[in-house]
Amino acid sequence: MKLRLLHTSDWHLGATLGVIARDAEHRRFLDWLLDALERERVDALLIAGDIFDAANPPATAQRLYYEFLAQCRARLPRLKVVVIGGNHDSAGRLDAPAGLLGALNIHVVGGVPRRDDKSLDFDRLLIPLTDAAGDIAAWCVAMPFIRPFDIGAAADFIAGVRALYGACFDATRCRRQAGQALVAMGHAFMLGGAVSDTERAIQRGNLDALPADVFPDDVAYVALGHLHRAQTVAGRERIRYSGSPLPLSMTERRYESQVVLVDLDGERAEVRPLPIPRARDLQRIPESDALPLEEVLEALRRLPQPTDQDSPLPPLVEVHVRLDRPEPTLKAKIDKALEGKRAELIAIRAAYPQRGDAPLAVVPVQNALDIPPSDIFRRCYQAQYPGKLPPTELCDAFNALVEQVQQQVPPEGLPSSVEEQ
Ligand SMILES: [Mn+2]
Repeated sequence: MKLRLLHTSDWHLGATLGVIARDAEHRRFLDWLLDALERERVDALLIAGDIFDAANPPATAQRLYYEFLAQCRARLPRLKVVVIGGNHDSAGRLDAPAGLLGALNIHVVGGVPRRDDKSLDFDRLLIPLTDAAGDIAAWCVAMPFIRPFDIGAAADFIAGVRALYGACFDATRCRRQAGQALVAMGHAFMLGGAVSDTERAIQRGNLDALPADVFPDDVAYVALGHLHRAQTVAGRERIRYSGSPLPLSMTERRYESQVVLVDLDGERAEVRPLPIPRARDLQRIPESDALPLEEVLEALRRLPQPTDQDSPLPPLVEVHVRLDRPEPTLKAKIDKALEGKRAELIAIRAAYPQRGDAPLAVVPVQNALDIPPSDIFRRCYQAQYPGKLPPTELCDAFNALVEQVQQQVPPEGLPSSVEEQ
C-alpha cells in the first residue's frame, strides 16, 4: 500500500519583520505549495504546528489559512489535510472550526484532545490516511504542542510526553492492520536540535528537550515542527523538522527552506526534500561585522536598481554601522544612499566599539514592541550591572515567565501578546 505525504510546519502566518508584513511572501509560498501538492500527487498534507505567528492572529493571516484550505478542497478533492497546534498557536482558536473543517476532510488538533472523563480522545489523535483506492495505508498520531498542564501527574515533562505518545502508539497498534504504516507528528524541541532566535520557548533551558527514542523504531516517519531550520534528528533520516517556508529573522536568512515529500510503502519510508523558491531575500549589509559609515554607504550605493524582470518584492535590508561618535544624520545618510535602489530598509544597527560588546541598536522603522523581551531584559540587566551578561538561569526563568504570559488566553477583545499590538 503506497502513500505520499507532504510535511511542512512553522508557517507563522501574520509574522512581520520590523514593520514589514510577510503576507505577500506567505501567499507566494501557499500558491507554490498548492501546485506542488497537485504535481506530486500527494495523498496527505501534514502541517506540524505554528500555523500562525501569534495566538490572536490578524484577519489577513486567518484569511490566508482558510483560503488555502478552500483551494485544497477545490483543486485536490481527495487530499487529506492534518493540522496540529504549535506553541505560537492558540489551541482553542485552532480547534474552534475543527468540526466544520472535519466535514471537509481537514483534520485539526489544536490542543491535546480529551474526552469528558479526561481520558485521551484517540478518535481525534489517531487519523487513518487512505491511498488512491480508498484503503487505509497509514495511521497518523497527530500530537499537538504539549503544554505542562497536558502531562498531568507525570514525574517530569519528558516522562509525561513519553507517556502521551506511548498511549497513542499503543492505541494505534490496536487499530492498525498488517502493512499499514505508522506516522507521528509533533511540535517539540528534540535533543541536539539546531536553534535560531525566533523559536520562542526553549523552556527551562534545554532540560525539556526530547530524546529521539520517544519515537519507537516501528514509526515509519516523524513530521516535526518548532525548529525553523530543516534538519534530521539524532542522525535519523525519518525523524525530521521540515523547517519554516521563509526566513523569519535575519539569523534565518541563509536557511534553505523546504517541504519534505515522504513515500510510504508498507512500513518503509522514502524521503525527498523539495526546495521552496525564495519569494524575497533578506540581506545584511555588510555580511561581515559592522563597518565604518563611509564604507557602508559605499556598499549601499553599489546595490542594483530595479529592473523590469525583478520580482515585485525587493530584498529586506538590515544595515550594520560602526560608529565612534554619535551620528545624528545617520538615518538620513542611509536613506539617501538607498534612494532608487532595489531594497527595503528594515533596521540600522549601530555599534560603538569603545562601549564594549553591547551594541546599541538604532531601530528607525521599528517600535519598542518589536524588540524581543529577552533583549530588553538583557539591556535592563546591563544598565544595573555594566559590562555583565545576565546569568543563564536568570534568562531561563525570565523566558519561562514571558512564555507563561504569552500563552495565557487574553480577555475578550484584548490582544494576546506584544506582537499583536
Ligand atoms: Mn515556530
